Amino acid sequence: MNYKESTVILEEIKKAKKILLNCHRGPDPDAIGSCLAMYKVLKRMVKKVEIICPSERLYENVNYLKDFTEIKTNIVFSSFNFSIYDLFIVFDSSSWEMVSGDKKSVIPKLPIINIDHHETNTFYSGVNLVDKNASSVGEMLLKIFVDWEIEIDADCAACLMAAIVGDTGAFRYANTTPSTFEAIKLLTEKGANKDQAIFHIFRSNPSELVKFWGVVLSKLQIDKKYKFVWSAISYKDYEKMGKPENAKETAASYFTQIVHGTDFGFIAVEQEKGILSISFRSRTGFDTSKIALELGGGGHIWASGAKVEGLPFNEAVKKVLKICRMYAKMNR
Ligand SMILES: [Mn+2]
Repeated sequence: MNYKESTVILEEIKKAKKILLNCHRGPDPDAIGSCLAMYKVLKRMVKKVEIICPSERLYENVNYLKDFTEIKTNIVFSSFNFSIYDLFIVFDSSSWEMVSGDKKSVIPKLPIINIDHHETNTFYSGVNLVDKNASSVGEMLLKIFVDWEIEIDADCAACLMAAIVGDTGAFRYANTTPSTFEAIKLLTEKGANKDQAIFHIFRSNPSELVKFWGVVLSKLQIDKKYKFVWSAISYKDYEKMGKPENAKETAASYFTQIVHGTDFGFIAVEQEKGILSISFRSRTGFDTSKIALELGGGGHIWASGAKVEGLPFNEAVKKVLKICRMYAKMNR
């Protein structure tokens, strides 16, 4: 057995007729790949399954995955009728806010299974399977499916491959372990293609996004004293650039971990007026999740995120810089 919880999860699923799956807000390949993989498995168990996502937009780069169009977007959790479902399975979400995309949303009263790998998971549901050492929920699901001794077809394998490729930055990040490579081996044997996932996730950027990175780079600043690099984009500039999707996350992944003499970095984008979203990345193993947590967000050592709401752009950036410097100082 890979996980002792695998049996409990399977029992909960067997008891349920109608199952709801979640694709977290601001969906990434791990969120989408994981829920679609589970969708296929549950469908084969002849369950009624639906997938919901609070965000308006999905991550279109992975629209080659089977049943991508089954994900219902723009779901308002506060008015959604959960009572007609027997079970809710949520993936890749450190908190209920990440599940629902709504800080005020209350956790509905139905059995919930939380499958996640975030360092900062708050164990918000009845059954919590949190593996902080897993690269991705995709890697965890493969282990669960192996525990269940079920058949993994090529479509399902492709979903898990996308999840792992996305969360490991195509096997570059420190979260890529021997267990990750074992998962890749098994998924490849089941018919998944890592090159297909890498092509769609990392080599299919819209030109507007690449131009946006140029603006981010032109505003890049280095704090030599506290050893971090950062760039902040105001709503005005973001709007001018056509609000490209995944702008902040991709810029953070590409540019905040490559500057000599720094420990970490962040990209902040005012994605809505008065809401500054920040993505942190570590270059040396400096724990960025502590900064994110301090700002009300969460994540992992190497990648984390947070939002600062209700402050003018400059004030919000100042707040982030202050907390970065405080943690950088403590780290010395
Ligand atoms: Mn993940």
